[in-house]
Amino acid sequence: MFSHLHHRIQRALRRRCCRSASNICAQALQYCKHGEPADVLELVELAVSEPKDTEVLVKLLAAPINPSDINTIQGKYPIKLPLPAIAGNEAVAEVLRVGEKVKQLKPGHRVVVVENALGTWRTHATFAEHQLMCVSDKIDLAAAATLVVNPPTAYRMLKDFVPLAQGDCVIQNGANSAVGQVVHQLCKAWGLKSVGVVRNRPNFEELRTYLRVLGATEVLTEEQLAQTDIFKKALPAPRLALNCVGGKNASDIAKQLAPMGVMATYGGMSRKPVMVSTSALIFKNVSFCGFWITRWMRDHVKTPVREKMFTDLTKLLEQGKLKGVKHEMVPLTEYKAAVAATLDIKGLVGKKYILDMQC
Ligand code: COO
Ligand code: NAP
Repeated sequence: MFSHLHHRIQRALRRRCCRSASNICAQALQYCKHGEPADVLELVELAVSEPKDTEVLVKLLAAPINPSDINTIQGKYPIKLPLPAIAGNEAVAEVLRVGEKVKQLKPGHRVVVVENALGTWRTHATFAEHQLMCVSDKIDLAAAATLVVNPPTAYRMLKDFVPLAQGDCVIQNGANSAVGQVVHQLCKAWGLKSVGVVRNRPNFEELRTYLRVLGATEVLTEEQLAQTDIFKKALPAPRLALNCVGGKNASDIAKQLAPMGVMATYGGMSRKPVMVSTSALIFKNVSFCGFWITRWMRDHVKTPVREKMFTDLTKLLEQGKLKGVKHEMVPLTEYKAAVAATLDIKGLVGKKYILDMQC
């Protein structure tokens, strides 16, 4: 009874609040405590302030659901926002109105959110101009919505750990992930051999074909990897391994590395720790390190290297050499099943969910 009254008062306050600001009332996915997203997220209405000075009022169009978004809501991520917080980290949006000191952006521009943890799972927001980046209209909506996290992660990991030359080989697990799909395509565009490892599944051959069309040189199940001799016969031993799974799978891809090779860990989808064989360390002098794009982006704000990365990625997208991730658009109001599936321990989801704020 009390909780019912509490909710009615909250709704009335929100409505009054909406009328007092920009006359736009945003719908937003908000959480007041950490927990499983399907349990703690609530669809609420929030006032949107009129843009002042360097602020920009945007209408969000689409925003992906990434594993790190789920970790953040669970409270299992290094970024802890003051509560209540709006979920979501990246998005594509359209500029509606700008403050008087805004220099570049104009109403109608299409933008992506480049600063972390601003809360993108909402229909409207006022952000600062420097938190947004103009994005080409030639890129489809889903590719634009997912431009800022996964493609830069793949790009940086291929560029920054090992100097790779044409014909060098890269191995990765979780090779059907959104990051993995970009890795295969960048490898193809840059003349690298890309070997992907995925978990076995009934439609493995279909998945293998899909990843090979993207650019994978070979796709193996975990079981096939244990027995393969392709690195003795057909391909050079990989100089770089990319690990987003952990556990035995990570040890198995590390075993394939060439002497002085590097394994970069960027995710832990199995929730199992990374184990390293002693001989890989002693006899092959293999190195193990980690990567977090959030730190890289923060450390490279307004740098030529960051600008070049987005120019390169945009060009590849416009040329069709990089395709948007396999995905399903989900109306914002129908978020529950999608947030639950994204980090379900069973995995085998096969697509990225993207919240569609236009319907
Ligand atoms: C997680 C994680 C990456 C954290 O991984 P850790 O290996 O550091 O996990 P912990 O040492 O904290 O785990 C302790 C414990 O919690 C362990 O169980 P026991 O063996 O029984 O002790 C884990 O299995 C369990 N655990 C860890 N995470 C979870 C969990 N139980 C339930 N739910 C969760 N989430 O490994 C993780 O969530 N991985 C999947 C998503 C992922 O890869 N996140 C990487 C985030 S980096 C990123 O995406 C950056 C984007 C810009 C959180
Ligand atoms: P995604 O598209 O949702 O793909 C998830 C991948 O994880 C799939 O390959 C899936 O394979 C696999 N997977 C799911 N559950 C699993 C389990 N229990 N055991 C083994 N594999 C499992 O994810 P994404 O957005 O590309 O992200 C991939 C990983 O990169 C995540 O760990 C994410 O947190 C991380 N990431 C890190 C950074 C960084 O900067 N460090 C940046 C971006 C992403 P199946 O089909 O076999 O389930």
